[in-house]
Amino acid sequence: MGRGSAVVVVVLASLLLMVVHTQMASAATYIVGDRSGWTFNTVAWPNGKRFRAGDTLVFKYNRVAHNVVVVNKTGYNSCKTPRGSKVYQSGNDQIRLAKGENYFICNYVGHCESGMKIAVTAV
Ligand SMILES: *[C@@H]1O[C@H](CO)[C@@H](O)[C@H](O)[C@H]1NC(C)=O
Ligand SMILES: [Cu+2]
Repeated sequence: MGRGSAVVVVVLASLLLMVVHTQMASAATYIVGDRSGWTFNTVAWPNGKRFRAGDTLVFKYNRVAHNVVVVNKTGYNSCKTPRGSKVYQSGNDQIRLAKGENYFICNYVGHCESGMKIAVTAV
């Protein structure tokens, strides 16, 4: 292999590393509700943000007072929890976004109705 080919190989390998690195950097972590955390009136928090599949949402809350339930669109709109829904209740839950719509509510009585719900679209 001549010196020219070796240079080409090194350049290609570097480009590949850059691409891999850029894709890794695109997986972001978000604290839901920012400084307020996961609480009432969080419903508008996703507005204007651009989420990607594989990004992580961190729900921080008092686990005595709230929880996080993964629901579908019907559950989100009606504030009802479909049977068998996944419930998180650690107070510091990390949930990776799936591609498409992701819906989360708190199912303590009245909380979802008070805006403790988010709909997040991941591309
Ligand atoms: C949501 O889940 C419930 C319970 O599993 C189901 O009956 C309903 O059809 C689902 N709705 C949607 C829009 O997927
Ligand atoms: Cu709650």
